[in-house]
This record gives sequence, structure tokens and C-alpha cells, in this order.
Amino acid sequence: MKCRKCGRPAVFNMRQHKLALCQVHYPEWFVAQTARAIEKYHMFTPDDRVLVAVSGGKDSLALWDVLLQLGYRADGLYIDLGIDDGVGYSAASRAKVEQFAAARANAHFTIVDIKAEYGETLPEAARRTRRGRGKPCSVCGLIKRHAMNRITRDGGYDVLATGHNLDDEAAVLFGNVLHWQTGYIARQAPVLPASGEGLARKVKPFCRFYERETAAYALITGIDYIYDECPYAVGATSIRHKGILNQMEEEAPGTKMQFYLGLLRARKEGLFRELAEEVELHPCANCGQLTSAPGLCTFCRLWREAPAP
Ligand code: Q46
Ligand code: ZN
Ligand code: ZN
Repeated sequence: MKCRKCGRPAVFNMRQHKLALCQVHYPEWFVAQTARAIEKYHMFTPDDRVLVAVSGGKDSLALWDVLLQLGYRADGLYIDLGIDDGVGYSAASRAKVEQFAAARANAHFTIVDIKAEYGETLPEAARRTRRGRGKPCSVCGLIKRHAMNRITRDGGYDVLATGHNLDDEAAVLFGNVLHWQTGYIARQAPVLPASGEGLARKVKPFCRFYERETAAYALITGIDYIYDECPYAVGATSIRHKGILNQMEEEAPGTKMQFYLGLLRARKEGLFRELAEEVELHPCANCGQLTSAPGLCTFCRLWREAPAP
């Protein structure tokens, strides 16, 4: 197979786009597509300061790489959750982020170390609390959201960018449709406006890329990332949904893209306007971050909760 641009051997073929490209033209295409998505959805401008949430995985490191290449003022945020469980997952992923930044003069980043700041790692907090027992992902989501909002606010960033790709977005949509979570469906978008003062405006510049496209970009451009999934991801419902969507995509290339773009079209047509709920927010008595919970926010409550019996 040959590159459509130059005729040299193609290294990557995208069936759904009917496009094969070589190792020079694929990264070029990928960077240009990201720039288009940022403009199309009015995510941010070159004047904005962007905070990129980086996990050490392919998507977030590829996103940070592309934003720096495009000349955006993009800094990283790594949240060290202290996940060890015999595999040293957090230490290994943190090392990938540090290596990535060390190799680029303009890649600055902040680390939020959960154990150092709050006295417990994510697995420890999950074991202690009612919310985290069995599955720490719910506590993890809470911790990450709080840290992302805090650093966006304290660091004076205009926007928070995450590396969610089309496979992630399609799997979330699939799960929400299965359970008719209309409020969540109404809120799923490439740009989430800040829901209040001091809360981050969130954007997903890779939401139109298939996961294999972000992986190909990372491999072809030599980004060294952590291959392993978080140990707690094993058995996650979202992974099962991804498997089902992959089967459908295999038989009909473009299925995931149609599914997700259908959501965006419906939103544009105003289908979800009435479903978007207004939640009343007030500042947490401890950390000041806006919350819908009375008194303390759920994050601050987490660290005060006595061990579950
Ligand atoms: S939520 Fe759960 Fe992920 Fe947190 S504990 Fe791991 S799998 S990292 S996206
Ligand atoms: Zn080429
Ligand atoms: Zn709080």
C-alpha cells in the first residue's frame, strides 16, 4: 500500500477515511487534524494557557506533544495516585511523563502527589472509605476532578485539555444510552463549559481520533508511553463496551465515528437543550471549590471519613 500524498510505502491505513499515509505524512495529517478540531469546536486560542492532564499513556502524551508542536502554551499536570499493587503502575507512568518533559525544552509540568498532600494513596483511601470499597475508580474520579480544577484555577490556566479519543467517547456514550442516562448524554461534548467560578473549562481535542490513530502517532513519532492499563481498569464496564463497539467497527468501518458524530449533530440541533440540568453550586467550606454537596465538597469529606467497619 502506498502513501496517498507521496507514493512511498504507507505505514498506516485508515479504512474509515480510505486513507493510507507514510511515516512523514501520517504525523503531519494527525497534527493538522488536531488543529482543525481545536478551531472547529472553538476550544482555545494561541493566547490561552492550556493545562494538559497527562497520565503517561499514549493519548495524553501525544496530545501534549501535538499542542507544543502547534505552538500552544501547554503545560502538563500529572496526578500521582500512588497505585502500586505489585506492578508499580504510578511510579512507572510518572517516569514516562518526566522523561517526556525532560526531552523537550518547553514542556513544563506540575505533579500533584496525593499521598504527600493528603496522607494516603488512592488505594489506601479507597480501602478506608465506603465509596471506594470494592472499586477505587469512583474515588479516583473524585480525586482527579478535584486536582484538575484546583491546578487549573491556582495556575491561572484558561482551559484543561484531556486526551480522550473517539473510542473513549463512543464507549461512554454507549454506556449512557444503555442506561438512558439522559443528563449525562446531554453533557457529553468536545467542550464542557466551566460550570462555575474556579472550575475548569474542559476540552477534548482528540475526540475525533480513533484509539489506533493516537497509538500510531505515538509509535511513529517515538513517544515512549506506558503500555499497561491501570490495574483497576481490568473488568471495567467501559472496556467491555469498547470490545462490543470494536466488533461492530470491524464489520462496518466508521460505526464509532457515526455514533459519536450523531450525538454532536443532535446537540447542535438543540435536541438536549431541555435535558441539561442546572445544578446549584456553592463554595466548599474547606477548600473553596464549588460543589453541589452541602457544607464540605465530596473530596474534602473523603479525607475526613472514618474507616468503614
Ligand atoms: S479511574 Fe480506575 Fe482509571 Fe483511576 S483507578 Fe485506574 S482505572 S486510573 S481512568
Ligand atoms: Zn507520504
Ligand atoms: Zn472541598
